Amino acid sequence: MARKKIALIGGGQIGGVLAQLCALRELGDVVLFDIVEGLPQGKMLDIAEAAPVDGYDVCLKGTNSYEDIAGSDVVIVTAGLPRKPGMSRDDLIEVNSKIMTSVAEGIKANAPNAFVIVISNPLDAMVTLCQKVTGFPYNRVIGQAGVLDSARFKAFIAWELGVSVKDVNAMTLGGHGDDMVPLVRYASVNGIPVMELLENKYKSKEKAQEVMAAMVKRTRGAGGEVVALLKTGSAFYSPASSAIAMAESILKDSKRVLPTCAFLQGEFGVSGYYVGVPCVLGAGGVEKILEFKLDAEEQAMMDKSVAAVKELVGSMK
Ligand code: A3D
Repeated sequence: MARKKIALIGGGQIGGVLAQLCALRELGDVVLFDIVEGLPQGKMLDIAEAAPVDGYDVCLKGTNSYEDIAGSDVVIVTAGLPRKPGMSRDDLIEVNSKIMTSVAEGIKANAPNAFVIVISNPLDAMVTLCQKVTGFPYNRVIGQAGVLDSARFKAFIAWELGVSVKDVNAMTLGGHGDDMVPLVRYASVNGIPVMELLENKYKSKEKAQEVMAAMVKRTRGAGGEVVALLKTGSAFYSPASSAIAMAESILKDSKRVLPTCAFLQGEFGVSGYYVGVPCVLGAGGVEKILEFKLDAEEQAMMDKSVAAVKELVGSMK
């Protein structure tokens, strides 16, 4: 049986970590593409030379030629500029739209049957553009944002409660911007509501709400927090891990339920836009969108987030 093949478009910070994670997990053979000559070749040679130490048997190739992505099962796109301190994700739209158009054309021409996971920012707009240019069905073009935003929310909850991250469940919905919707009501530690645990800890409902509000705020600004510290780019380990979780669920048909930037056709009251919602990811890509009822406050936050996505997408020339 042939090995699976994963193409990574963009060999920068996230691209390099993606390649290493694919190798460590033996998800399949990996091709790393970038327009900078030598960069993807050098990174892939470096990772290939660690194979005898880590013990992975996969083929790793760096390239500047789109032809090498032929036959890919999954393509993950990180091509594009990251933000610098003081920039919002939306400030990247003009330059990254041009890059995404050329990338999507390359994928369409060379890997027409692939599932595509977009990471480039501004995420919701870049996924929309990628789907438009490739013309691939909606279930095959998705964006990574929610897995990371949710992971950040989960990490903050775990640290606050002093419990393992493995036992925290929490999710964010909506667009990948400051208006994202962390779902407080469903945040739990093995099913026990986080709000109840916070109230037990602080013996005060008000204090528990205050602590949760701070975690929600930190989640919304978590990308910017890393940017401000790094000064030269944005987060790259956690976005790579997050996209790998999505790719793995598709490649292994695991049917994991992951918050995914998916095209909505009426779900959550939204039509014709890519927005972060819980999806079943399997061999068919987005196999199902799991819809559930939001309460009035959540719906209001979702509406605000969707309005921001609409404005962003509308601003693309
Ligand atoms: P960086 O290290 O700059 O890598 C980007 C790579 O893209 C560079 O190696 C460039 O050479 C390459 N590139 C530029 N133009 C093209 C092109 N036309 N074709 C192919 N490759 C090209 O950035 P990064 O890896 O840190 O981040 C990549 C993107 O992900 C940025 O847009 C970030 O804003 C975004 N990002 C998204 C998230 C999400 O959770 C959605 C998180 C963090 C970063």
